[in-house]
Amino acid sequence: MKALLIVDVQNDFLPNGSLGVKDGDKIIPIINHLIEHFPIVLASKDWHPEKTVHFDIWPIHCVADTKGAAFPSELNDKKIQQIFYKGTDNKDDGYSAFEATNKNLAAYLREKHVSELYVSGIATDYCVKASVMDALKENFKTYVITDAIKPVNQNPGDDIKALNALEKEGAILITSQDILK
Ligand code: VGL
Repeated sequence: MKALLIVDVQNDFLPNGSLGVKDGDKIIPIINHLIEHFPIVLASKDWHPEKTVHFDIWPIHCVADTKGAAFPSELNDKKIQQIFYKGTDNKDDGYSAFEATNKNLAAYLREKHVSELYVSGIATDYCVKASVMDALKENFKTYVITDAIKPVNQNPGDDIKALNALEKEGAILITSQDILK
């Protein structure tokens, strides 16, 4: 079974958001196409308390139940079967979707007989990277959809470094075209 994981496609990570990622909105139409293609569609959400150690190092973003933490209206979220909430504790950065506190992602994937996980979303160099690393540690065959992710790139090239590190650990880089053809 194949599953699509949409990491943190939330208003605060789009260009006008409090931790806006350049061209973050551009991946939404691609993700909308991918959603139609997968039998299992899952998403993670950054879901922080108002005060958290995470905001010592990042601008305030994705506070639980705020507009910034919501899915963008452009995202076709109707087919998302389960959302995994992470970073919910005030001492927890929660970069990886596998750190979700409402439901255990690895257990969920095994329960649904998922063997191949396809990862999209924001940000390549943080939450996508952490989620893919954990997926590999949990022994899922893990694909990174390179045109369906966007980086923070605090330092230029952080995205390339992240993708190289993920490939080294066994992730497979793929494009949405390869999946949709
Ligand atoms: C993220 C930086 C801080 C992400 C979350 O979703 O990749 N990046 N918090």
